[in-house]
Amino acid sequence: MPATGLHLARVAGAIHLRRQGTWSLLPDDASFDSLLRLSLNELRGVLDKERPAAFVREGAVVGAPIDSQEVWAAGVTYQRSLEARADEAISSDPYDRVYSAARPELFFKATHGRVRGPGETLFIRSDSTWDVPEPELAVVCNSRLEVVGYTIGNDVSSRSIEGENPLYLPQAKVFDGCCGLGPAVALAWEFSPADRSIELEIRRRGSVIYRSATSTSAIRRAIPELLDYLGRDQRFEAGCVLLTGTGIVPPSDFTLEDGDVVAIRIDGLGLLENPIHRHARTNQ
Ligand code: DO4
Ligand code: MG
Repeated sequence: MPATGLHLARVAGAIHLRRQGTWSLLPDDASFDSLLRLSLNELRGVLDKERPAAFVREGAVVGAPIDSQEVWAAGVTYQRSLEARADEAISSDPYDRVYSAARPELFFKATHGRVRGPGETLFIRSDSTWDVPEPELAVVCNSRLEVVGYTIGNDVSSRSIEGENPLYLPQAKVFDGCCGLGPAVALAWEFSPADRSIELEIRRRGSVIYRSATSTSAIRRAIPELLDYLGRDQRFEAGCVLLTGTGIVPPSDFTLEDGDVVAIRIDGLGLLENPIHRHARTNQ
């Protein structure tokens, strides 16, 4: 959890606010659903109220900052993502086109039941041979698609399935435990997403086997532009979460394995760390 700033988090099952290191507890009926149904101004009004400090014990469980929100994702928003798709795909043409087109690539990523919080197990598919984490800045929006805040997202993906045919994208992207989110939402009026470092570290049997970093300054799309397309002809009654694309893709000879640990840090948003487990076939 970041030491400074203004963050909303689910701690020990209840929604807490952390202001410059001091925790307070929101009323019992507060949820991400109820808070994201408010306008940005209404939310600020609620969160600005004076509250007594709350004790949060060391090691308290921090859950994913999400209730009923859908998670959507943008793709090919960084040059590195474009290069990686060109490497894996049967044709790089759709990726080249979408990188420079006016309309961004946006896809449905997860229902809240497919999302995992800090420390929870994320999954790779049983029918995939080439899997990667995708460390991404996640934008949390309210029902009016106003940006309420930012958190860390992990768009776990199958490169073998997407690489075989881009029409398989939903299968490469959506499955149980396909998306990590958390630890906390940095509130938009106190946090700027510009020029934030994004760091990825992957550990296997206790050793670091891959480490890389990028910056949000390398993104090719503006967040309002992505939200403009996301909000066309659809409503999000309790808001939504949008992952903004990856700027880090490990080299082509790398694949995640069962037992790996993926750690993502974004400057000002903290650390999202999850163990990885390979699914056993569940439909047989
Ligand atoms: O086009 C496929 C997915 C791209 C993606 O998830 C990303 O760039 O982060
Ligand atoms: Mg992605």
